[in-house]
Amino acid sequence: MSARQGFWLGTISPGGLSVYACDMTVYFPHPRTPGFIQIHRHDAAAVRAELAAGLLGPVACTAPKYLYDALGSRLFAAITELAEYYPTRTEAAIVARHATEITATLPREATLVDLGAGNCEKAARLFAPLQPERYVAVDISVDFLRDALQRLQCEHPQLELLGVGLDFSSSLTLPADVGAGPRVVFYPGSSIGNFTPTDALAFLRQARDAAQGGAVLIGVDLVKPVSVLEPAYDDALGVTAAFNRNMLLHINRLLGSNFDIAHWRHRARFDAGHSRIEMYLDALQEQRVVWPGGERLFRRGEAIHTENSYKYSALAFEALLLEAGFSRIRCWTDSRNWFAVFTAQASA
Ligand code: AVJ
Repeated sequence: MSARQGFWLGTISPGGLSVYACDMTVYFPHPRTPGFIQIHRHDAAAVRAELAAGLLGPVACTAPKYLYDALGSRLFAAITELAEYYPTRTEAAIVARHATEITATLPREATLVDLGAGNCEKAARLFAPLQPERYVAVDISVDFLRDALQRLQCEHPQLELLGVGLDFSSSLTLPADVGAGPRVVFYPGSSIGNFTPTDALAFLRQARDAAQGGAVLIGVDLVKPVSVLEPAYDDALGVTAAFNRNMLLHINRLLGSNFDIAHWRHRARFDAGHSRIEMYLDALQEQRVVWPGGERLFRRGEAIHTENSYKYSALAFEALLLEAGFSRIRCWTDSRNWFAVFTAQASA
């Protein structure tokens, strides 16, 4: 039945939500609404200093977080739909297939902390099997979380929802608002692949502390033939190329630089020595890029290193979890062994 048919009418007022069914009024006095907090947004000057330092290095480089402005986030969502980009759907299939077993290793009625939540789609699929008491979505900007959490609250009126704007790429310290009790720290999508193994270890140690005696649920992309890896990062439609090149438009806005995207080409290669996909932007011609307080001459063919995406063996990642102090480590993979989903306990 819908309001159009005249059977149900609803009003939302500051006092609460009223639903009128026929001539009967049902009143919910305390509807839950998501909470939102933004932690120490880096000031613009610090962002400019970091960008300039990277661009002036012997090999110019930029942190992969700058791939995600509003358009970049949408382009990444498009990447996950590409035939070549297997990680997202492979991970989802593993979680769907083993949901009962996976969630059985995780604490009940815990706080589900979603690192890099974005549209919150992956975590929402865990609500039914995991039954969390509270869901905390963390992303670099709280503004990315508002729509998704508002929508989730309608579908899950009893669940406590909190959006936290936090750049956890250099340090994972969650605000006290996240609350007491064991947590399930959810870090899907092989986002951990953006860290070097050394930084990944440091991050996992912080994730173990953040779990407050609970557990982690982490998705990790595995080593596989280059013939599969490279197309995943250089697709035929050019969506990944657009995602990578769009970073220059984002940087132009942040830094006030004058990158001309027509002069830059996307490149992705697997470096077997480092076991990582490397993404670059190659200068198609010599050019001078200027910004307030700095400049760099790029020669033709000179590159900007924009992202690393490390690929692990299941054994190597298990060793990393052990070294970070986790116990009772479990791993699930797909039939091709392309992706792994790990759970591990923060307590002994
Ligand atoms: C979001 C970091 C997991 O490394 O596969 C996708 C980002 N870059 N295509 C990845 C990405 C190019 C992605 N992560």
